[in-house]
Amino acid sequence: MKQLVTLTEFIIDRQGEFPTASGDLSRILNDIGIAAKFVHREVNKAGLADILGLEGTDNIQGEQQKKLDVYANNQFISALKAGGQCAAIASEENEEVIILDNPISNKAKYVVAIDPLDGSSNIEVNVSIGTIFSIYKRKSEFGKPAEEGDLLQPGIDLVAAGYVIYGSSTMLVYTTGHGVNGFTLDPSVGLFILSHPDIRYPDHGNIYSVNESNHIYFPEAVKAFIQFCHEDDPSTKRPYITRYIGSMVADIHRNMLLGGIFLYPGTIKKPQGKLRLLYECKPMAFIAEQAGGKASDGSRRILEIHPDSVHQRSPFYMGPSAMVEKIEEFIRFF
Ligand code: P6P
Repeated sequence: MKQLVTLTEFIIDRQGEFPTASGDLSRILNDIGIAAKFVHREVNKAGLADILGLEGTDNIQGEQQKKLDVYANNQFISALKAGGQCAAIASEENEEVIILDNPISNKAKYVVAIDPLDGSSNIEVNVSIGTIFSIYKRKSEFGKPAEEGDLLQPGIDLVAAGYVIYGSSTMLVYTTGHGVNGFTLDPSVGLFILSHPDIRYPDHGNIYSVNESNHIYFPEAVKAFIQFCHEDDPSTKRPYITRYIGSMVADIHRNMLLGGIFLYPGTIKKPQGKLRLLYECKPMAFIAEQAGGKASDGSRRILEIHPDSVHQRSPFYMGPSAMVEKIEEFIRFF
């Protein structure tokens, strides 16, 4: 029987990849894993408990907040605060950066940007949803409260990033810059077990994922790329197939395993698109590059974009390098 490696064992084993590692990053990753287990439990009984429905409060996105959104946000904030390794949190659910101003957190090395429950509109129809997280080293003075600027760093400064997908099984997938590894939760013992070591994009894929109902609003280059996907692919002699769930973590996870590009373009109405640079695009871009793929806004490497504000949006293309380069080629041409 293959030796089972738990997330905690893996994190500690890999701590050596950081010469200056003191264990703080290991602890913060574990804190995220603990919160994910609580969210898993609630997501998996969402249909039963009266946790469905609306909490009645609006988040920054102006969307009506589902109770699970609130629950997930609170779980991750509580776990990061209790762990003492995080000095501030930027969350999709909070307009302002949460500064954890207390004597322990003020000495913490790291800050976290998180989308606690992405795809929440899918909660009530039992479609996979996810958490997206990313960890930076703070730039502000240790011992003092962290600052919003600690979160507004380019993705090349990411220390770690990952996601949790609450689907047919719950998986935590993350990178610290040394490849991408996936862990499946065994709910019977409450442990994340290494199930997908060293995840890599296939060299080329034939899946494209985009919300084609926005087609008339897409830039001409994107329309041309979609038309290209409809035509025979010279390398596989069959056209691309379209798969789109409308839940970013689920679409991206499938495409990373099977080979495909995920597109959320800007449109005439919303030139910056819908997805948030800080806590959706950049963590996923780190994952993409560590899995041998690419992530772009159509002309720039996502990880090199310096965010100006916490909730700013960006057009987003992520997938095998050859497919992302193809859409960038179309965008350059048009
Ligand atoms: P659309 C979910 O609301 C989300 O933020 C992502 O998870 C998903 O990829 C996207 O929006 C779907 O947006 O406009 O296609 O419904």
